[in-house]
Amino acid sequence: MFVDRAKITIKSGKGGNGAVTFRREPFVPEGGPDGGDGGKGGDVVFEADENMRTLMDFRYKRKYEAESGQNGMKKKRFGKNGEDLIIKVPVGTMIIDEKSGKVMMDMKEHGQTLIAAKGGKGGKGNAKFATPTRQAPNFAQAGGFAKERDVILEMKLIADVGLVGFPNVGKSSILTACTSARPKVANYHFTTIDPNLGVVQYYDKAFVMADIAGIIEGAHEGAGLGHYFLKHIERTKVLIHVVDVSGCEGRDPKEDFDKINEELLKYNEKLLQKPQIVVANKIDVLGCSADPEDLEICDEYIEFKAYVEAKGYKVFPMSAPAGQGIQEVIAEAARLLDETSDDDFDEYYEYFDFELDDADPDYKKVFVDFDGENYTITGKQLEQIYNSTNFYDHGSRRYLFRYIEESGAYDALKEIGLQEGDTIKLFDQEFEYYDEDYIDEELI
Ligand SMILES: Nc1nc2c(ncn2[C@@H]2O[C@H](COP(=O)(O)OP(=O)(O)OP(=O)(O)O)[C@@H](O)[C@H]2O)c(=O)[nH]1
Ligand SMILES: [Mg+2]
Repeated sequence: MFVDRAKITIKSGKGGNGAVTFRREPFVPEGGPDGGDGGKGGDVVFEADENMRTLMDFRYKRKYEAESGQNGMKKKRFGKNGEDLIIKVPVGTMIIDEKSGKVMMDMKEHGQTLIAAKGGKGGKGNAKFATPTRQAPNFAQAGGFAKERDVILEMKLIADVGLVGFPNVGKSSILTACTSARPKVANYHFTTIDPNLGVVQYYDKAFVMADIAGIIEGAHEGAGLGHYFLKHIERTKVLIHVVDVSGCEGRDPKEDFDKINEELLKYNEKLLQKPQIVVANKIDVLGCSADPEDLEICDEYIEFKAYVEAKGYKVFPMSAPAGQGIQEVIAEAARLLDETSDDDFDEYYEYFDFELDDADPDYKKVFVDFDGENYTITGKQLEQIYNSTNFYDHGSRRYLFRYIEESGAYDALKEIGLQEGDTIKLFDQEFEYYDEDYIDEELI
């Protein structure tokens, strides 16, 4: 099965906390602070790997977490950095931030990497907070937050040449005739659902041909899973548009041709700008072979050819199971590939702005709430300070409560009904609010 889309959750490692320790030496009753820094949390890194072909693995494992940094230790020893988590993805995978829908990176080359979630910084140990006036800091900095985000991995098939056309026109038969791939060929619609790839050898060159499911009217709007199928051909460089010229299913080949191109255009106009080879398949059903002499008297073929050529395309007659007309199409595809540079059809996406995202606009904001029972105060920076607070240390505690006071949180809470003696929840602790000097003693 070909899996081409997966949603996973990634989480970087949290930074290790700085340590609060003091030197202990013989004959030195009060040693100085010697708490080391915490280690940095591991990053989550994507790496493109040409040996991977599908996103299958991501179906079974959906959560990916890097290691956290170790806490700092005494004697100024640093905590170990958390190990980065490297997630390998196939070349051609697009990494999309789920929330914004924006592209974080298009993994085009083997070895390319992307840090998709940065690990939290290590917190500083108390040794770093010693100053001439504060010789024994009893607190340290907590490690930085881990970053978690949902990410969509999307893989567009990378093939040089893509076969498109209505169902049952003979696309899989052509792939079979050109390559050693053996897709299922059968006389009903939608025999092919998942794309098949094959390698076409042409003298000293080789290129990849993809056979995708048949396209029907309305495909650009999703009819018959059209979106899913059309996505696969966005990255091909050359299209082979297969038409059943015999009209053996009761449709007019000229109309078929127009309808498919209409769907391509509506899905993404760039698809129609790709070089397109038109194959008039099933000529044997019209009672002729691919010999020019034969074709000269084949009215249906002549009519179709004239119609398509008038629109600026070259037409190639074919009878796929008989192998007739195959070599000519391969030669034309090889020639067009030579002429097409890689960048000709580079797509344009809206890219994700890492800097903007990392600079969380709400980082410094403090939020208050009353849920009918409890008053709460939350905030990212506040949480960071809270985590760094040593509640047994007067100075450390005061620093936290001053931050809350200055943030205007109490005023905001009073506006929604806070009164003296009420309980305020602050992360995993609660304290009673008093207007004056509540901060030191009322903490529960
Ligand atoms: N007579 C004749 N039959 C053909 C030719 N090419 C394909 N067929 C037959 O047409 C039927 C459909 O062929 P496929 O190759 O499966 O067609 P497809 O376009 O891949 O079909 P889907 O995957 O269903 O979209 C099969 O029964 C083939 O044997 C041809 O040139 N001449
Ligand atoms: Mg098929």
